Amino acid sequence: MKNIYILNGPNLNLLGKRQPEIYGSETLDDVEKSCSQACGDNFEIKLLQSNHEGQLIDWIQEARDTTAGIIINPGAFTHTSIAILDALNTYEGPVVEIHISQVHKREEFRHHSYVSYRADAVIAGLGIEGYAAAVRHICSL
Ligand code: CA2
Repeated sequence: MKNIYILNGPNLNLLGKRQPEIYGSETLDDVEKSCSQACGDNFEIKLLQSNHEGQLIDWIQEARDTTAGIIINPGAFTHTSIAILDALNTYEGPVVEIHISQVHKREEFRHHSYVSYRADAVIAGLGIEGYAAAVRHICSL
């Protein structure tokens, strides 16, 4: 069975525990449950989170031969990391970039994304529902 990798960047381990006015009150465990429901039995969801750029890059490289797609919320690395963009450029499957908040309504530094140069789709502002929407999209391909 093929995996779908759902990669989460720095501070997203705090989801549901801090700043609920921006990021909601659901946790990464809730994200994992809703994504597993969204994909039925056809794919296995592997939800991963790291505060470290190199770890995210290692997972992207690992995904190369084993996954049907990558869903990535790079957190603040979205706006800074050419290294994550370079890693995603070596991946041949579908990539969906996701943001829980509507980044374009927020500070200007959040409007630019390096990851968007590679992403096949971008979802922002749907809260954690965006993750399940991204899973459904990858399953439908
Ligand atoms: O809206 C998103 O999903 C972001 O990727 C979240 C990043 C932010 O830097 C991006 O501009 C937009 C921040 C993730 C921090 O996550 C937290 C979650 C809960 C509480 C505190 C931080």
